[in-house]
Amino acid sequence: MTTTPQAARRASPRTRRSATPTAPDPAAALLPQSEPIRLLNPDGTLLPARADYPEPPVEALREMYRRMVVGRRFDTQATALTKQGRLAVYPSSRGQEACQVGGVLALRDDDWVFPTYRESMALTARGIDPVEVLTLLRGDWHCGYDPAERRTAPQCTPLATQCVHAAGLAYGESYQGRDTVAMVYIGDGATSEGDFHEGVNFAAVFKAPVVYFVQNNRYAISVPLSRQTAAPSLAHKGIGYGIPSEQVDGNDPMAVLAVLTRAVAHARAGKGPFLVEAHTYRMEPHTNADDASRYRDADEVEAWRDRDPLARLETYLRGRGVLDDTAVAEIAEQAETYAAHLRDRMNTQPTVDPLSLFDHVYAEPTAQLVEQREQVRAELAAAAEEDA
Ligand SMILES: Cc1ncc(C[n+]2csc(CCOP(=O)(O)OP(=O)(O)O)c2C)c(N)n1
Ligand SMILES: [Mg+2]
Repeated sequence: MTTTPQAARRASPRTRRSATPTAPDPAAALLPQSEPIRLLNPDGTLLPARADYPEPPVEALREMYRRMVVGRRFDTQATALTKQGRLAVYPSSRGQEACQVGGVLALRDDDWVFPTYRESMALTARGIDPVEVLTLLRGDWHCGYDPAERRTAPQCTPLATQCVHAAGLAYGESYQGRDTVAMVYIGDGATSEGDFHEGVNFAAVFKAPVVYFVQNNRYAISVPLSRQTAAPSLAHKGIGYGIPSEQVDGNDPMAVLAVLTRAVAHARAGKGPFLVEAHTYRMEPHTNADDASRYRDADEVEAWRDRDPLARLETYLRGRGVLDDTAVAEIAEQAETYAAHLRDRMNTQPTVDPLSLFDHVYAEPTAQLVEQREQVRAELAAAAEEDA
């Protein structure tokens, strides 16, 4: 076999390195492991223990299961509410329960979450009132909960902008001597946005304690991952910013919790940001307004059904003897009650003053806003007169 000049150039540094032993390459420590971390097989059986990612406490896993069951029921209810005209739109996170709940469980209550529109389940798992979570998606108000009180930024629709917000907030917190961590939930598609680059780069340079948690659910609406990136994995983007990263099986609840717990500990210890890519799948269309059959096969969806995160954790917990039929039925009942309350409360339509749209945009409204507000007020008054 002949050696091309390119191959010779590629080979020579390796030859030099092996001739003179040097310190370990610091860049290698930033790379994710070649395979996503997995602790539980899809059938719920336990893989051999590993030193880098110890198994989380079983009580935490049981609580994770409970919140995942309630979360899935919430998700089904929210989808039903769109069909009843009670919600304008709902982006489901069915199939992504391990990520939704795992991210929240890896954090302390005083840490910050920076969610996207897809994270309704994560926010309810964080204990935020589901009606407040759905306020944005009902189209009533920009955000239904108090972000400062709940330590949770408004659900972000402009893709990746939350990456920058989180970097700034986390830097500010550490500047003031607090050990708060900010977790950014972001989708695979949004990693192609400039704000992802700017946020991660800023956080890396200023060692801001942020965990960038990419839920790679294989699609950005209809755009598959293969049209999104040429990188070996989205986690590989971390090394370009000088931050460590890891890939995890996003449908393995145990692994998601273990990997995110370690990433949060890294950030809290002042070592800067960490990037985690979870390989998962969006079982439902992008939102209720999307027809996913136009761009993906039913077989593909079926194959992911076999990797259901809920069934995987349930089988494991039953095997460990910490979950039985009675407990499963009790948790299912809690989920039903939760959904029933939500349904009842969403059945009343709140009266919202359209002019409140202009409140709180700026501390002092700009001249343009004052003008636009007056325009809307005049239009509403004219419409009311016509109706009378
Ligand atoms: C800056 C910007 N560009 C485009 C859109 C339209 N948009 C909404 S969701 C979406 C797909 C995002 O996909 P991904 O980041 O993978 O998240 P997922 O919806 O799969 O959770 C797009 C393109 C937007 N909201 N913001
Ligand atoms: Mg996606």
